[in-house]
Amino acid sequence: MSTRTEMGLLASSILVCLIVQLVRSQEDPNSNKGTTDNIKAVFEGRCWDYDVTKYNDLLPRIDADCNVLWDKFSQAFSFRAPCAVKLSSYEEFMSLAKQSLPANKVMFWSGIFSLAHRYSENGARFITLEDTMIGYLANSLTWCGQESPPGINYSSCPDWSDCPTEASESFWAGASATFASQATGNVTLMVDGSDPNKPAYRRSSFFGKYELPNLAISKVQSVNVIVAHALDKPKIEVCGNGSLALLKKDVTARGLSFTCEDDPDAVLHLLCSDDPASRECQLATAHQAGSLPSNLLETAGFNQKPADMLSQTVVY
Ligand code: NFD
Repeated sequence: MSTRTEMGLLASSILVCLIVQLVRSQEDPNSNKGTTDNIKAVFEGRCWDYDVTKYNDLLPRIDADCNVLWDKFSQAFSFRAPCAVKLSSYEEFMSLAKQSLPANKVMFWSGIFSLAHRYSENGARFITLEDTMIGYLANSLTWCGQESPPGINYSSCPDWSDCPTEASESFWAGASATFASQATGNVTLMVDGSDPNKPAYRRSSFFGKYELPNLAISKVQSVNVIVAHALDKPKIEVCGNGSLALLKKDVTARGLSFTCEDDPDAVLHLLCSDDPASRECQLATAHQAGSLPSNLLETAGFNQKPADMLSQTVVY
């Protein structure tokens, strides 16, 4: 082959690579992603790190070795069709990795990942599933298997809606059930009261399907709900109405007490620290400083009137 032809071939391969990269960079990152690259190394690295540096004063260490945990986790889905992973496939992994949880610290969340985790503050205020070894290892990873070698599909995993028992959905179902069954005392749930597309509480959510039904009534006393509302957005659902009334019914039907609070001060302060310029935060500051004309306190037209921002616990 002449040097000229070789140069031409090299140039066209570089061009093809550049086009592939460009197309990939423009893909929706959530559209049928394959298994996370280097998942074994990521999983085992997280596991060793957790064991040594994470939640040392808050949660017990587990006995199982990180290599064993990876083996049990990966055996649940590898060399299997991605839609054929039952919840029971992860049972051995769950029983090796589960930890006992301190009383009154468990927090569930539904439809509101980011605020719930800012509020729970890595276990300092509350402990979420993602603070436990089981949730920490898998959070934000994608994975699924295939029947042919290497047994793991790195190019495409089905959407949860594409199959009834998808590999990671079964995992999170088992993880949620395990987490809830370990809770004791008073538990907390944070939900979003401002989502126009989704009720704050859904029986079909992981919370509704796997967490609430698995709370042990002999060990749990009450479910304390926090309804958070986005700043300057309409409050679509508040304690006592819509799906929150249904939630109260489902919780009390399980024999548990129920409390509900809209935007507790601590949550509102967190929101305001990220967005101090929002109208609601400015009004609250002015109200607290006594510099708000009293007629404005009852002015309609605000999503949240300044007086409403002094939140109260409502026990229904
Ligand atoms: P959510 P929830 N396709 O916000 N948990 O009550 C894909 F790909 O509606 C933790 O159902 O609240 N992902 C995690 C989906 C996952 C789909 C599941 C879908 N169709 C459950 N639907 C976690 N850490 O990833 C839902 N998801 C995913 C436990 C999506 O990542 C926690 O202890 C969304 O962020 C918590 O108390 C997440 O599922 C409760 O269950 C949760 O959906 C939250 O489940």
